[in-house]
Amino acid sequence: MAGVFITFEGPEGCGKSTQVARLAERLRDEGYDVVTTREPGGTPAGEAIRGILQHDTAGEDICAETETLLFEASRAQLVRHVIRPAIERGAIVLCDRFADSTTAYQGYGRGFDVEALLQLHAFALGETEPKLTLLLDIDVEEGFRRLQSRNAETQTGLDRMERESRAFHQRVHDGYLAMADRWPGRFSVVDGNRAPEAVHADIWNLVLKAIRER
Ligand code: T5A
Repeated sequence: MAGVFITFEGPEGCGKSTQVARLAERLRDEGYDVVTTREPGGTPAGEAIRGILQHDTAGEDICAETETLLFEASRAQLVRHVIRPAIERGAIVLCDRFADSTTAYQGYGRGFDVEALLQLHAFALGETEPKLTLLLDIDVEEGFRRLQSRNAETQTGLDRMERESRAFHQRVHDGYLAMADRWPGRFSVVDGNRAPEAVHADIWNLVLKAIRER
């Protein structure tokens, strides 16, 4: 049986990573073959790209065009080396961010033409599309409150994207909702403002439905 490809999306601090870990553990307990991965990253080349994108390692400003192409490059590698092989062997693939993040951040956030970005995605992805995209919707301010308390605990600062203005992050947020309206068959919007258990309960039901429909 073919696998199921599920992506997690949302604004900063929406709780994706927490939910991916929780869902993966529960699915594994139920006997499913589960692969978790993330963007940017998930392959050696992708993780190297992640370092450039998040921390300006060379101390050089990354221009928005380079940023966009680096996200797509990381994605092209991840699709061919991790996601497709896992789907072909029948695994449930959970990916923390995917192409919709580029549409949200570089399209709605930075202002690049969304239709042009969709063409870039087509080049990077080929036929590989998520069956289900879980959009964890959260108020921008609440997301940043969570990031600040996490960063205080781990003694880390905000990364390059997190330092963008609140107006930028509001555009990202609103862009995600516009995408959910545009592709209602693939997107499910989950209220991420609630406690982790309540968010997980909704995700669990949506994922089981997607698995049964494969
Ligand atoms: N990006 C990415 C682009 O611009 N274009 C692209 O194409 C792609 C792929 C990636 C950055 O790159 C951008 C988007 C991002 O800015 P990242 O470090 O991978 O950076 O960061 P994020 O994907 O944003 O993921 P994070 O791990 O930082 O945040 P999450 O996944 O939203 O949240 P999570 O689960 O780590 O939780 C954050 C904090 O909140 C708590 C957690 O314990 C944690 O402390 N929390 C909750 N608190 C209360 N209630 C809940 N329900 C909670 N859930 C989690």
